Amino acid sequence: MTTIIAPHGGVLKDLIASEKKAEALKTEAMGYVSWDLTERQLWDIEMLLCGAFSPLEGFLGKDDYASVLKDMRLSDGTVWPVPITLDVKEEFAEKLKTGTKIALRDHEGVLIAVMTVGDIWKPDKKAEAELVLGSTDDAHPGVDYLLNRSNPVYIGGKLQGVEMPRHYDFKYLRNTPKDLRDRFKKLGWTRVVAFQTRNPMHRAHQELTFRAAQKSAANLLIHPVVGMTKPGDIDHYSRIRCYEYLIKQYPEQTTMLSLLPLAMRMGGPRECVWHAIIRKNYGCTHFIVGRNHADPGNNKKGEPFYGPFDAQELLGKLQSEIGIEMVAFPEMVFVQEKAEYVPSSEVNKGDTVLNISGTEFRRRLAEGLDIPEWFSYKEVVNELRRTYPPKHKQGFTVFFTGLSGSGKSTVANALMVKLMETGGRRITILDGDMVRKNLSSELGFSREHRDLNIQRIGFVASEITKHGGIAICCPIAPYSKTRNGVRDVVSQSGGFVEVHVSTSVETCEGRDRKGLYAKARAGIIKEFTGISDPYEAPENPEVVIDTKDCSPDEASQRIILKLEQMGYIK
Ligand code: PPS
Repeated sequence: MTTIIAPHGGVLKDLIASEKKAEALKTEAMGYVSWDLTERQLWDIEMLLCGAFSPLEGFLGKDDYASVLKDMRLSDGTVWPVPITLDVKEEFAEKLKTGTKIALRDHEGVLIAVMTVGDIWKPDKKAEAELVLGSTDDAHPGVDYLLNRSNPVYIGGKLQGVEMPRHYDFKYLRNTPKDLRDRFKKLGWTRVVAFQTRNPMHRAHQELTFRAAQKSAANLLIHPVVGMTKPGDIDHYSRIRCYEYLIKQYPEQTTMLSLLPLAMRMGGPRECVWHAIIRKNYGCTHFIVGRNHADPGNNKKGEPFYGPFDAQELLGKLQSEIGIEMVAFPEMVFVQEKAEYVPSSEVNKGDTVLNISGTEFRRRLAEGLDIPEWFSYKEVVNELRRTYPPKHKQGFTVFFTGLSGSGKSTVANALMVKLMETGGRRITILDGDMVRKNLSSELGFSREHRDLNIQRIGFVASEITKHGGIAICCPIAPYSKTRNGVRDVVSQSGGFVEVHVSTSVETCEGRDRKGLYAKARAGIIKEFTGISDPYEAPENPEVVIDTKDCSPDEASQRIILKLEQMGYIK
């Protein structure tokens, strides 16, 4: 490990071992137990190894952890607001004791670092959530991660880095803190103001950052997070193509774009302090903080987790100790009469303020509606439209559920034919029988096997949807929880329409086209849905059809109308 005294006075850690040492570590590590780093741990370790989390030299031990939670400081008193911990499974922790060396690997098994285990402990995660994030409500993405997705045991210890996690995208925009400090030095940038973002930047952001740079007489670093952000955020590939356009809108030689491999916790005020420390490590002298910094959205009661200026207030108190100056900014708003953006504090009485919220912007993208030039650059909007086509160009899944013989396949086929008549879309039917032959031939009809079957259908349907196609699924899918799981997965990539074919068991049995009900009654077929196995009717399906009094034509037409109403066909 080397320590560099930074031009701006901050100490920068570099935890990557020399080439020779790294080779030796690789050989030694063959005899160590291995931990496969989770996605978030991979982002954290990248930040640790390159010095972006200086002065940390590894994952926090128990004393530092307790001190960070309680006082926002490491045990030596240095300001550090967010616990960086390595969470592992109990079975793994049982193999360890203080002094054990472990190999930390990525998902392909590449050795990233060797860690010498210091402390091993079981944290009180609710207390951590309350102290660090100010809540235990898992509508907060950081709380959700901590309480529902992280492992139960923490291990702390120093790291010896072997290899940085690999990235193949936008390499020319990826810089370590040392790279950026060197570049600033070479360019003569002695004052640099950083802008943190996890969203596409529009005109208001350009105006805000430009004014902030002017105000602080500094060069500007656009420093977007490309690690983990808030679930549902726009992917970093699309955002970066937007930033690359936007960067050209600043005066030449004044502004730089670089990517930050951080896993955010959406921790508002504490996160803001953390972001400032990180930017100082990257060689910045100033840091822009607007309203709702690193905001997690609302809690389950619909109230905000933090006040809009809590982050400014906290960093305001700690900035001089940290050694970076905060550039606090109110919201920028567009004043129609002036045809320009001004800070909301400068709006005069009688001014017409125009605003498009994030939600409204996403709605307009989804509906393919106009997005005015005063709001964003047309190149930025076009880029986002490429990734987020309007609903009628997105893929969707129609998911039928109902008893055997209820008419799912018949209606599904009628629907497919009608959609094919319109043309322009690729359609795949995932019929119950067909899936069981091709995808799930080894499965039976126990709850576990049925769930697996539906999950497989859901996976294929979500891939089809993601690629802009139409998936029509018609399994029995008797369990609500499993169907809802499919809904969640598919909805991330496009539309999802659940159709409950509610035809009664009496009608299905009366038809008994395959003779299965008779066999089920005779006990020849076991676990038969509706006879000897449960069927949980959906609570909120988009469409309900009873084929006893509805022809396939009528039924498929109702689904078409629903799809039209939802915007998926035009
Ligand atoms: S599930 O529960 O969704 O996994 O069932 P699915 O894969 O849709 O069932 C496909 C067809 O299997 C036939 N079959 C049974 N259905 C229900 N219960 C039992 N025990 C059973 N055994 C065989 C039945 O014909 C299903 O097809 P459909 O098209 O629904 O009639």
